Order: sequence, then structure tokens, then C-alpha cells
Amino acid sequence: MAKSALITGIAGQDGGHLAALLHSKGYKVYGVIRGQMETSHPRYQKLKNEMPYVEFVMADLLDLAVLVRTMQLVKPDEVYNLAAISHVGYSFKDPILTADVTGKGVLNVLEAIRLSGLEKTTRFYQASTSEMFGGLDYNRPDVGYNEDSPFHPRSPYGVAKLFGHWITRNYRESYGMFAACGILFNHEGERRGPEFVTRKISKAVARIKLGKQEYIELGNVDSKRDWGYAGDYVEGMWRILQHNKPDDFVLATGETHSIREFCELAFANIGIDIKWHGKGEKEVGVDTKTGTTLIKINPEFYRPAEVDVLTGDPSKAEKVLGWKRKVNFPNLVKLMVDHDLAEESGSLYTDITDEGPLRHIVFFSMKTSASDEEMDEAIGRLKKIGKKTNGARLWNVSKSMDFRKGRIFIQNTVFDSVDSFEKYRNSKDHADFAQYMSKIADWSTGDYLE
Ligand code: NAP
Ligand code: F7E
Repeated sequence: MAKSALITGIAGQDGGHLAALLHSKGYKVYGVIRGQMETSHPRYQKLKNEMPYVEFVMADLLDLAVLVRTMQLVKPDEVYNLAAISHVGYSFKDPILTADVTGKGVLNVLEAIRLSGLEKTTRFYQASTSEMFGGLDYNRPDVGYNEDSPFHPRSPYGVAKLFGHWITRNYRESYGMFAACGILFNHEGERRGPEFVTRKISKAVARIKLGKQEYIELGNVDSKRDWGYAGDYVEGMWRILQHNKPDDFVLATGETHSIREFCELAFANIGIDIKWHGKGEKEVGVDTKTGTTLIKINPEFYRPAEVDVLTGDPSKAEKVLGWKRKVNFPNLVKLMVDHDLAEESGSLYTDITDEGPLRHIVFFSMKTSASDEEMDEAIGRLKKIGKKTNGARLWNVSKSMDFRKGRIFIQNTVFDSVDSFEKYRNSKDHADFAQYMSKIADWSTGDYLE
């Protein structure tokens, strides 16, 4: 029988990636969303469109009764607790709510499992974080933080997460639950909320390129983070729950880069070379060619206490779980800027109608574990087919992203007639390509004519 998984925080960045991954593995996926959502609510409809295979359950991490009811109803084989007030800066503004949701909320989910009598059968994943380490000089190991490094959280968020981390370990030790923590370092991507610095930058770069924004305002550009791609990290979460015993694992890249470097690379992706001038609040990032100021510092984004440098040591996960990140730092930045250029210009799916009367869209949702090489190979094949296609003009093949299905290719081919489209659909080239894609993609071609 298919396994079932319940994901709290399914509407967040990781929730979407994880739901797609579990669905591709044949799971029945349940997702917790909060708020008073009628099925006609636009937000509910958006989520349902993005993840048609998910059964949504309305519940709040603050409400134990409804969580118990949810567990009794769903009886999940696996619970991934991703729900949280997750913005570190915001946690200083609303520390009580953060403690309640990000900290005590974890206990509510664990208790709901236990009170439903599922503690021996349901596996529990807790989304712990590198923010628990704090990044101070005195406790920063040269090779990066590992599972045994001392904690020193620097924000209400970090403190609340530490409670969640320890209560999970406590339930493992006290009740023999399969309760495991993934201590994840920053992971980003096209689904990242725009309030986090990487997405704020990639979106701004795209908008600046398109003339929709003049500059970006940032806080501390000197802090450093160990940034990976969220699609890779959800694979690690799943592996943590498939391990033969409950344990805690660091997932990280082992590299660290500053916000400054992220900015430079993001602008380099649109052909702009940034040079920095000035100091502190007066510092600016300037386009070397035109002299235009594109980055300004705004102290509003400083935090009362900062985590200066974070690097993780993922060697335990690599050795024990066989997990390793696939997307490297330059590719992560490029992927985000490319996505936001497509999104901001409205060409993610649409806006090519003036290219011809008929639009044929082929899209493939890749396994989140698909390597860059596999993606490049698939793009190469698509391009070849596009060139050969009878009566069609290849408009675009992009390693583009979609919010809902992980990594996606989009091929837009413009046909001059229904006949030429049919000819292509019946061709051997198309059949060969579809066969290749079904080997490496989670869903084979979803192609249609508009
Ligand atoms: P995210 O995008 O902020 O998503 C968090 C989700 O939690 C949101 O969908 C939010 O719902 C939901 N939520 C908030 N309060 C809730 C409540 N009271 N009841 C039910 N749901 C609630 O976070 P993420 O980046 O996907 O991260 C997933 C988890 O991993 C979080 O726990 C985060 O703290 C942790 N983490 C993240 C990273 C990272 O780099 N992304 C690293 C380490 C750990 P709404 O959509 O309704 O607001
Ligand atoms: O900040 C600096 C900021 O908000 C990164 C969460 O997913 O990862 C995330 O937490 C750095 C900080 O992420 C701006 O001061 C400068 O030093 O993108 P962030 P975070 O705080 O690292 C961890 C692992 C989690 O667990 C969290 O849930 O960037 N920074 N200027 C800025 N940050 C923001 N947000 N906005 C700025 O304008």
C-alpha cells in the first residue's frame, strides 16, 4: 500500500518541493494549511492548482485539538513538521508568537501523534536549523558546524527552534518515537519567500534589468551563509526518515558566501559588474559601466543580534545517508535570477502569443534529484527536436522553474497549423524523446496545444 505523509507548512518554500518529491515517490500526500479557507478561497485554489495531488487539511500548529483530530483522521506514516514563523528578522518583532509556533508548536505536533496512539508507527521529521549554532567566533569550527557542535542561538527564532530540536530528541528518548531532526543550513530557490535576502536580490535584479525597479535596499551585506538549493534539501529530509534509526543530520554544502558575493553574482548574470564604494550605512553598490547606484544600505534591515558566519559540515549525511547537494552556488544564483527574469517578464508560461497562431508547450517536471548533467542532456535533446520539427518554430527551451513541481523544463514551440502539430506528435523523434524523458523525469511529457 502507498505510504502516506503529512506535511505541516506545505504552503511554504520547502513544503512545495517536498510534496512534489513525495508524490513522485508514490506517497499519498496530506498538507496542513492554516486560516479560514473555504475551498473557493483564492489562496486555497492556488495551492490546489499547484499541487493537485495533495489533500489539504486545515489546522494550526497552535491548536492541539485540531492537530489530534488531523492525526486521527490521516494516520500518516510520516510527518514532516515544516510549519514555523521562519523569518529571523521578524522573530525579533514578534518573539512571543515565534516561541508559540516555532517552539511550542513542535510539541503540539509530537503530542498529537502520541495522543492519537501513533507514536510507535508514525515517523516524525523536525525542521531544525543552522540558526541554532549562532555563528560566533568562539564556537565556530574551522570545518563547519556538525551535529555535535555547541548551540548559541542569536534570535527568538533560533531559541524557539532549539526548543523544537530538544523536545524532538526528548520524545525519541522518552517514548522510543522515530523522531529525527534535520539541521538544515540555508536553502533557497525559485520558491523562496521574497522577504529572505537571496530572493529579494534575485527578484530585484530581474526587475532592475526589466526597468521595473531602480535599486535594492539591503541590511548587513557582510554576513555569510552556507547556501544550497531547496530541491536538494527535501531529498535529504526524506532520506532522514528512511534511515534505519532516528538520528539527527546536518544538511549543508560546506561552503560559505557573503550577501555581497550573492549580489555581485546575481548582477553578473544580467551582465552588470558591481563595485562597492563607501562604508557602513553610506556604502553603495554601483554599476561600473554606467555609474548608477543599484544597491543601497538601509539600517531598517539590520538585526538586533546577527549571525555573522555559517558553514555546515554535511559529512555525516553524506556518509550515512548518501546525500549530497547537487546545485552549486553559482548555479543556485543563476537559477533564481533566470526564474525571476521569466516570472517578472511574464514569460514563465505565457506571453508568446504574438509569436504565432498555435502554441505547443512541453513541460517536464524533473526529479528533484536530477543532476545538472541530466538536465543539460535533456535540454540538448529538446533543442535538437525543436530544430527538426516539421512546420514548427522553436521559441524557447529553458531550464526554467515552476513553483509547484520542482525543476521544470519548458519548451515552447510555435506551430503554423494543427496539421504540423499532429505530424510532430506522431513523429518518431517525439516518441524517442518521450521515452528518454520518462526515464529521468517524474512525470513524462505534459504537452498540449493552446
Ligand atoms: P516558510 O516558507 O516560511 O514556510 C513556513 C510555513 O509555515 C508557511 O507556509 C506558514 O503558513 C506555515 N505556518 C506558520 N505558522 C503556522 C501555524 N501557526 N500553523 C500552521 N502553519 C503555520 O519556511 P521554509 O523556508 O519552507 O522552511 C521550512 C521549515 O524549515 C521551517 O520550519 C523553517 O524554520 C525551517 N528551516 C528553513 C531553512 C531554509 O533555509 N529555508 C533552513 C533551516 C530550517 P502560511 O503560508 O500560511 O504563512
Ligand atoms: O538573511 C542578511 C541578514 O533572512 C540572511 C531562514 O530560512 O535561513 C533563513 O534565515 C542574511 C542575514 O535568512 C537583508 O541580516 C541583509 O545575515 O535571508 P535571511 P536567515 O536569517 O539566514 C535559516 C537557516 C533559517 O532557518 C531561517 O528560517 O542576510 N540581510 N540584508 C538581509 N536579510 C533579509 N531578510 N533582508 C535584507 O534586506
